[in-house]
Amino acid sequence: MRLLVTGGAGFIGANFVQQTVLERSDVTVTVLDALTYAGNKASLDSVADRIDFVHGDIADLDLVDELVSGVDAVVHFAAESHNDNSLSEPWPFVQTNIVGTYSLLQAVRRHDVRYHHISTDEVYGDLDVDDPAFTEATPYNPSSPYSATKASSDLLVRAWTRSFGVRATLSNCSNNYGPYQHVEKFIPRQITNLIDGVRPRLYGAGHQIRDWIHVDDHNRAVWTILENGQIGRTYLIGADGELDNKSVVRMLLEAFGRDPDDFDHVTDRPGHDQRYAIDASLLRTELGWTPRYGDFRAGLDATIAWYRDNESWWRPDKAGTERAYAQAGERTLGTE
Ligand code: NAD
Ligand code: TDX
Repeated sequence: MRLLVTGGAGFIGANFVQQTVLERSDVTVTVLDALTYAGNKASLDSVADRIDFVHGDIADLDLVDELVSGVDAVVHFAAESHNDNSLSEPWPFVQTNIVGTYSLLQAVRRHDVRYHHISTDEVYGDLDVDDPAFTEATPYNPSSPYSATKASSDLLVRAWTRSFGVRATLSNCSNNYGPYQHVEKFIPRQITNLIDGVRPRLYGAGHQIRDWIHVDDHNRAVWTILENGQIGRTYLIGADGELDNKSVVRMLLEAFGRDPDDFDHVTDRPGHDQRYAIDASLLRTELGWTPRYGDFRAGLDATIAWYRDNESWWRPDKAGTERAYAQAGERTLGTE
């Protein structure tokens, strides 16, 4: 199989490409990535001589058409992915997440190429503590410019499938953790703060709940859907990993041998979603997928070890990321 992977220099895409090259010798991989602030070619160093890398924009219709004409399938990870950035400057989210997806859909339509669309549970909005988890039937109700543009892209995929017969599947996954995640995101930000001796920074009271899944489990689910999923169908991906943010920060502090209350409460995110939770029954029962990383604490320890061992990968982004948070108005509200 000849595969085009968009966003393959980003967090989930790079892990997907590495896993694919290591485990599937029958697949050839071309990566298309614009190398925005979130893309890092070094994330593909271990497989660089076994893939083709194209530096370019998914919204470039001619480039995308040419690349898609030479493959059997596209897995579309590329996106602007950070909620906080979408609150500061929404336009790149509209351009990449909506216009970029349009560009890929037109190309897979023209060349009749199989397409898998990577999306997020955030398209469903948020849940109260007692609500049942999201299912494939939950109505869309996005909160942030990021999740609204991801929801828009999902709807384009559904329309191109129904109206033009595009052979597409979609997956909406919960929060990923693991190696190669940008230091702007919650878990890597706190790990790298702790390595630097800086206190973790919890938005508001820290009662928001996220449903954590290891990135390798997400990517195995993507392969399962690509190979066996029903065309036109949406699959939710999650590993029953619900935890509130404060508990995650306390676990990280304990892993560093620090007092679990040694963190700061900082300015909350406007419109902050309260809770995400995934019911992945369809994926488990119809396609037989099960996660391999059952123990979040063990996965977290391995992730901490990766950031300790790979400081040269994240260090160049750290100071600028913290400066951007300060410039966006993040203030310490108090300590525990
Ligand atoms: P990321 O921000 O780490 O990586 C995004 C990648 O896309 C980068 O390499 C970037 O250079 C590239 N990119 C951005 N704009 C581009 C453009 N116009 N053309 C080509 N490449 C471009 O994101 P991630 O966390 O790896 O997320 C990947 C996908 O998974 C996204 O679609 C995201 O919505 C989805 N997702 C993420 C999570 C999560 O927890 N991180 C959970 C569910 C779904
Ligand atoms: O410093 C922080 N302190 C903090 O308390 C940061 C960066 C975040 N948080 C909170 C906000 C969220 O409740 O932690 C939680 C996780 O934050 P993010 O890492 O920004 O993730 P989230 O907003 O939940 O979105 C993520 O999961 C869904 C990804 O970034 C999205 O791309 C994906 O679609």
